[in-house]
Amino acid sequence: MINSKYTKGIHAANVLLSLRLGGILNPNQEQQLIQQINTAVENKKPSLTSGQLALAILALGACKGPDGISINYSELVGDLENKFQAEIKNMEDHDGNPLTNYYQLSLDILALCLFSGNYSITEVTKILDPESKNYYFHEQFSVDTGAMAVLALICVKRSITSGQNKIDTSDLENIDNHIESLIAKILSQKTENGLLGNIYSTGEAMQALFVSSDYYNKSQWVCQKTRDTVLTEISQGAFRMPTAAAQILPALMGKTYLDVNKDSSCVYGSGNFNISTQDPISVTPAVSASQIKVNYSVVINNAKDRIVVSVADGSVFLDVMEQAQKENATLFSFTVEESSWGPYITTVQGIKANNNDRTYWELLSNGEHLSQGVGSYVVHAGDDLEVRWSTY
Ligand code: CBY
Repeated sequence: MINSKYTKGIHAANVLLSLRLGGILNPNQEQQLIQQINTAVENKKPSLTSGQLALAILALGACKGPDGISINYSELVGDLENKFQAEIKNMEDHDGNPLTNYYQLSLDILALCLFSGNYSITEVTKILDPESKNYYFHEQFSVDTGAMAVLALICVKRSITSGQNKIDTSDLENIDNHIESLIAKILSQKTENGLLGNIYSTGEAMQALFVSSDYYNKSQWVCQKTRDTVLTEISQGAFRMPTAAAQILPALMGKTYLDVNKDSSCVYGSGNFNISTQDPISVTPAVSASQIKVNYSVVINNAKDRIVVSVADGSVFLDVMEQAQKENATLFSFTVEESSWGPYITTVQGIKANNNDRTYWELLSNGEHLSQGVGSYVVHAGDDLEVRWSTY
């Protein structure tokens, strides 16, 4: 997580939050990550999304560092209040679609709740209604999103019951109902081997289940089974991406984002966390790999542009797109943006994804929706790869 090329700038927030909750950094490593995030926040504050800023606040304020330097939270929290209001305004103007998504709105609420920001409990309760379309992508409940909403709602509920916030019994009742319904939806996505949603949503779903045990029966979730499957997947390399690792670690250590507490002292480790699995194998073999052929198409409504490209064995989806672009720049041109999960496709043939109309470029292989991005999905000989202009 610390050395990866992906954990640069604001994308380091997830990593710092996770490693601080786990208490396994040494102060030196911690300082470097804090520095990166501070610089990113200072330089790009206007262009950060609400959820990126929320994550930065959670990470910087996860605990009190040794030097006692206090970060000026109130300014950051004020900025977050504005970004959160802009999300709500966008929902009013664009048919209920936020600027980003409900995963980020939930992060916003969580950070405002934990760092004494201003928000209206009634408004938050209305937004996080489990019936909102924003919990769904292609009519499929997003476990990641639901889990983050549960963490936010539990935080708001605790702030009401601890007397920090004025009590309105109807709000409290609505919050209870929302949590109960979201937990039921998360548990309905439990797979036979104990995952919640897919492997990448499981860590955050575990956090949601840890803090909401009043809302389900013990028999409905066997934590150990989920954990065992996750541990097996780790040893097979599923969590090589630093963000993936950052999002699973807290749950494995029995922690949740609700453990963020700017007044409690940080816990430190040697920084040499002992990893018992073998070193991850590099994805692209160094020595002259053999070439494989794959099919690649760009699909827009009913039109399909298809090409067969040859790439080195071990290549990822992005390599295929680059090769296709080289061979035919008109049909296969594309642009990417760096996200904390690696490259994210923003345009193909100049057509741009837009959150206001819920459009995006969907990745598929052999007709199946992929659960990895272009930078991590390793292609196989004969694969039918597709980027499809879709509405979520
Ligand atoms: N983070 C965010 O704002 C992202 C929230 C998230 C729910 C996220 C998954 C969960 C997480 N833990 O971070 C999310 N994805 C969203 C909201 C979206 C939508 C983004 C647009 C918007 N409204 O904000 C959208 C368009 C529906 C989407 N994800 C698309 C995709 C595809 C990207 C294709 C491309 N154009 O490059 C893709 C590859 C699915 C596909 N087959 O097309 C995809 N997402 C995937 C696979 C994932 C998972 C990544 C797993 C991995 N190993 O790479 C994911 C963890 C995540 C990131 N998406 Co979205 C979900 C999962 O599988 N469990 C906050 C910010 C501060 O960082």
